[in-house]
Amino acid sequence: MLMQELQAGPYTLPLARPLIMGVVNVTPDSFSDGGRFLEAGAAIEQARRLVGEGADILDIGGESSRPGAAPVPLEEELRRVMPVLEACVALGKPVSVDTYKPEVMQAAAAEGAAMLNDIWGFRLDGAFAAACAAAARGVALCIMHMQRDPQNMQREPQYTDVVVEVGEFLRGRVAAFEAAGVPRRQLVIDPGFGFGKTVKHNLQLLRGLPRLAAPGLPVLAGLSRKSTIGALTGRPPDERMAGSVAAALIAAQNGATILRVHDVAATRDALAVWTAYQQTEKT
Ligand code: HH2
Repeated sequence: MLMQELQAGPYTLPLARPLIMGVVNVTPDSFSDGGRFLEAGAAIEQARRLVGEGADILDIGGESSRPGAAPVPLEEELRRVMPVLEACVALGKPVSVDTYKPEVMQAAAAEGAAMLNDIWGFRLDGAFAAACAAAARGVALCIMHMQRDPQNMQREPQYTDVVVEVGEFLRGRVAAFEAAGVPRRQLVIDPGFGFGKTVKHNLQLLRGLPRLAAPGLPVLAGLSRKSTIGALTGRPPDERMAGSVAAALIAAQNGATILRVHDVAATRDALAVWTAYQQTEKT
């Protein structure tokens, strides 16, 4: 049975139609104070724009998870994320924080984050306990699958059956959180497109989404601008909008209930057409 609602902090989010999660990156190239200030300002501006375009959730990240990206020290991640989080919470939309560090999870939950999103699936030291503590305050948890780590994940990823293996991992993590007392209505699962997966694995996962969705939990799908879209279209990241929207629609068709995207307005328009079609089919 599909859960009809997701509890995320003070928000009860209906899942009757797919929700759009807009990506807000705070990953400055400059480490000067001026650069940092400008970067936070730009991220807040971006968040406002995404809400205006119809984002249902914002996802703030202070460390790039692109293959081979360098890890960001704790203090630097807090300096990047916290001012942006504070401003985003004030926009009146649920805000997710994309982090694997327990200290950032704790600070984000205290600052009003409605969701914690961990590409490691809360597996690193202290993350599980920090996530459980946040969940006790009502914060939702997005559990993502990744094979290996961001430095090495794209070096010949291998699976016997990617849908079965990713599904087993996600069900195991869900069971661990439920055993620790976290209600199902606060959990989201995510196959982690591009995280230790080839183009073929990503396509198999996209096709296999209904099987991942089977345990009745909301599924988040993040394909926006990823290298698989680049491989299929021959386009650089800033020209992947059409391919990304197509992928988001396929994910929606296959049961994804949260779509993590950079291009909110375009995704929203595509979903409006898809939703109208869906409703017509039913009448
Ligand atoms: N993908 C990225 C980062 N965080 N979180 C979840 N739950 N699912 C994802 O698929 C996911 C994620 C990577 O996105 P990327 O293409 O590197 O873009 P950005 O750096 O804008 O986050």
